Amino acid sequence: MLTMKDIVREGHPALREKSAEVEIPIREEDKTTALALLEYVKNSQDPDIGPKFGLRPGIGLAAPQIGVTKRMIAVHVEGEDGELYSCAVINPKITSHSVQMTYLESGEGCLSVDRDVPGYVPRYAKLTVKGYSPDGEPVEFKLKGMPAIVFQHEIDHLDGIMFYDRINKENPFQPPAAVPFGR
Ligand code: UDB
Ligand code: ZN
Repeated sequence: MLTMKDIVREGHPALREKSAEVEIPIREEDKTTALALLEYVKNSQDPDIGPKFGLRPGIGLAAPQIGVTKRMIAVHVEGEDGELYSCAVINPKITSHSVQMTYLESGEGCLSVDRDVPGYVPRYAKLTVKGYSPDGEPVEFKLKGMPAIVFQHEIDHLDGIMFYDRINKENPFQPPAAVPFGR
């Protein structure tokens, strides 16, 4: 099982690399990695398991964050209507998105970043993501709200992009031409 010692931090080269596509059909080794990412986000939010192993509660995790530069992510997050997005996605790809942007009013953090970086991070308000399940089935997600923000944050990791790369340097709290989301 993955713990905080498996999660690489700022300065690790994997966080700045462009990750490679996972070969289809999916090899057993890649499937195991994808399922380990999902297990981490689930465990980290479990009131018994999380504290016991000192896991920082996460809603998403990308393979480069455990030093594996392959295109795999996992999310465990609730949408506005209470629907749970709990899945690992291989080769996730944004196939369409809104012109409208959004941002988390509280800003973003990252499991690989041990400091606060204040500011708004512009994200697409709505998007469609296609990819594969760990079993090799094609999957498609139509996303808005928090799940939309998490998928974009995780897919950015596959391209070596950190959330603070997207914060306005001159004025971090310049509201992007966007609809704010969240608290
Ligand atoms: C997180 N969690 O998991 F608005 F109920 C963050 C951390 C870095 C603070 C642990 C988080 O934002 N939780 C959250 C936010 C809410 C409401 C709520 C819970 N990540 C995942 C990560 O680092 N993946 O690489 C960072 C998030 C920032 C925006 C999306 C992902
Ligand atoms: Zn992150």
